[in-house]
Amino acid sequence: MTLAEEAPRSALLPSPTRDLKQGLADIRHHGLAIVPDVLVGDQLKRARDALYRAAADDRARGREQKFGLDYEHDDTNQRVWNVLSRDPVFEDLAFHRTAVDYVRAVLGWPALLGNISANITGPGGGEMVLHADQIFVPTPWPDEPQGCNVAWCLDDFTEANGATRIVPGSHRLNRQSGPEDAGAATVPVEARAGSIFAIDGRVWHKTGANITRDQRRAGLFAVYSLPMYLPQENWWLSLDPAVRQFGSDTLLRLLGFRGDYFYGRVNGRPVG
Ligand SMILES: O=C(O)CCC(=O)C(=O)O
Repeated sequence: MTLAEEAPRSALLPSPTRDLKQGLADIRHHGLAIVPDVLVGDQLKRARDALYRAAADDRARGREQKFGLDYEHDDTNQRVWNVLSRDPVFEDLAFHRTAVDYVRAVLGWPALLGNISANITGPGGGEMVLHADQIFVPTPWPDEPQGCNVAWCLDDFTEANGATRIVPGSHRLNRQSGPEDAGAATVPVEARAGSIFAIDGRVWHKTGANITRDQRRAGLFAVYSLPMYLPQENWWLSLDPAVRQFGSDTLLRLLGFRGDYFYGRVNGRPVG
């Protein structure tokens, strides 16, 4: 890997910018752009409160979920799936003008929203495995990104509270990270609450470790992709419910209603 791993952080991460043109240049160069103050005041409070309410509700009902495959050991960090169904405020974020401007520019239009879920780190919470999110893309990857993520910082993101860590420039490697890359130098994306950061779907990143005694870090992650594999028929809307009710296992898998793999999940859980 020929990334400038030893360079100072300021050279590795772009400064926050409200200028879309500059932000797109930052994504091309660093793999990410940071936009400050997209949510402020009451808007930020509403989104943050709604997320912590949903997380508390999941805990109270024994439905709390961990970050995923690599977090079984971790009792602190919490993932909140399917936030669009938890509070209308999240709809506003999924198609927020600033977020969609980045998605349109990075991927083109139309694009799909593959997931919007939250990760809340807590004191003592561990790191996530290093990965790029466009794992759905067959290799070798095309030269252009097939995915774009928009992360919403609902708390201040600091190195200590588990800010997302990225390998700046890793989109230029144009491949998924593997176990041999686990030691790659990462930089925390520190940003104040209300900021968003948009990343090229090929950028290697992970949740940082939360080494604070008493801080949680709520981040909302919207994952967009090119629409190339969307079924031509919109089965979710058009299918007669009887077909779904009585369909064979094979048919339900073909239609995308059942799957025990990474995609087609319900509230983060595979539907087998
Ligand atoms: O929690 C974070 O900071 C990153 C989350 C992430 O990488 C993911 O959910 O795929």
